[in-house]
Amino acid sequence: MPPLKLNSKNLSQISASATGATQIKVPTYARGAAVKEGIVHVGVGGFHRAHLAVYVDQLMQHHGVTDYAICGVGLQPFDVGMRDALAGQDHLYTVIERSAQGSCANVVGSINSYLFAPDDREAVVAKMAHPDTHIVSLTITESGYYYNENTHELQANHPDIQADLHPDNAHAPRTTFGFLYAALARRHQQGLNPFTVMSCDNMQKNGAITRHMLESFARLRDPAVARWISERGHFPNAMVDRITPQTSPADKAALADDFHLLDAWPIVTEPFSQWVIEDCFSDGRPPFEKVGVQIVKNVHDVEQFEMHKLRLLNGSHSALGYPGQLAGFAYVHEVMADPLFGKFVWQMMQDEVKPLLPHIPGVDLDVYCRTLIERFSNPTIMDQLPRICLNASGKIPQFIMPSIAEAIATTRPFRRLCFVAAAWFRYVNGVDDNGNAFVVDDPMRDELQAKARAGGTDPSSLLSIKSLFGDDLRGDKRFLQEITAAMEDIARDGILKTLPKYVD
Ligand code: CS2
Repeated sequence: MPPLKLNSKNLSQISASATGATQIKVPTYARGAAVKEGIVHVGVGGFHRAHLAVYVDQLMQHHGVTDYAICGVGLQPFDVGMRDALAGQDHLYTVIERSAQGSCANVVGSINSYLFAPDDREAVVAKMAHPDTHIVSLTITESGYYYNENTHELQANHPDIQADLHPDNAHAPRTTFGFLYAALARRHQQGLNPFTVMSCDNMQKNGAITRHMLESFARLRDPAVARWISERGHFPNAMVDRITPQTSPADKAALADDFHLLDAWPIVTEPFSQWVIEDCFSDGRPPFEKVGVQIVKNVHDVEQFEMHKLRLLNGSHSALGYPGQLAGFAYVHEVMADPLFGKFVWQMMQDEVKPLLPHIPGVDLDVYCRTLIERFSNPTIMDQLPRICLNASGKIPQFIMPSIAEAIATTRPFRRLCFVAAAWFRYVNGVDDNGNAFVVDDPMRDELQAKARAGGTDPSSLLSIKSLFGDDLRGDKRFLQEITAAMEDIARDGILKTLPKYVD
């Protein structure tokens, strides 16, 4: 049977033609003009389509929710690919869940429309300002927040922010904050509630940072609007989790072969999904708790979940990513299959990261760590190391350095964490242990590479980047000794010969 093209017209045929193991669930709820778009989402990438959009899909499919469909927004020129892929299939797409137990495919219909900002910036402002919009959600990556890790302030002098602060550009913003401000200023003028700004990015205190950055931006535009946002706006903190690799051509081909479905941009992900969010919304919210979202009253509780996840899951990903790529591996599960690496990650979690984490009632950290090992070992999702290594300057300072700083302060071990930081410092040179060059994809790449070259195996040059490392660690003798030793060993012997020194 030839594969069917994914679109609204073919939905019933798609579900009817699937059989047995190749069953496909499709949305049977109303879409298009029959629903209201209560959520505007900026940054429709793989993660959004495997996470928030799936929770909303479940709400629409099983709980009759009709006023929180999603309008996707792309701000970047590269988002044109998503615009076209979705437009060609009525904004439907397939989520393929894969594990050792098999795979299943679900068509998701919660993204109801899509606006590509470079086509029409005013249309995006108008959409966010529309009374039907209750939530503007974000997956814009760490760099989209213009947040200085060292001062904890907005990078107000960044050329993008400066451009959006210029009065001539008031109606044609470029950054997320430019759009949020323009839309909120309009809602303020029209006497509407501010929408909730819901960050779904993988950052500690993502809601608080979003609030602080937006208020700082707004103060530079109009103090009255800034005050209104500060008094009336809500920015829930959240922990988000679902491992979502980049879609490969092989994934599309497998969908066509196994499920007889042609989708321009399906998503492959794992069965696991988690979302813990603080219950603070300024203009209403859908009943997320009905589809398994953990709604938490106390911001402190969310912060603890965030800390567990960022330091155990993402920290371990970094521990597999930078050393793994230097050693010549391509995928996370391949690194995990190396017995030494598997042990290294487990011991880093157990001995160096876990003891620093707060206890959350009902959460067994050993079970959490074992589940992580299983998730990282999933051979079917083909999670790419370059994805893990992407934008390290926004990740290592959150995933690894805080554990090192706390271990030092409490005189606990931190050698393995130092090995990971040292591997990153080596990684920024862009050449692996076999002499093969790879692309270092990081907004700070040029600065990092210049410092790495100037420093050689001396970490001080890289550690002098205050926006990433601050002052505390740079002056700590034990830290400097550990990281220098790891850098020297890696430079001389390579990762695979150095690693045994870090495994008991
Ligand atoms: C990864 C994350 O990019 C990374 O560093 O660790 O994308 C990870 O897959 C997600 O946070 C899982 O929720």
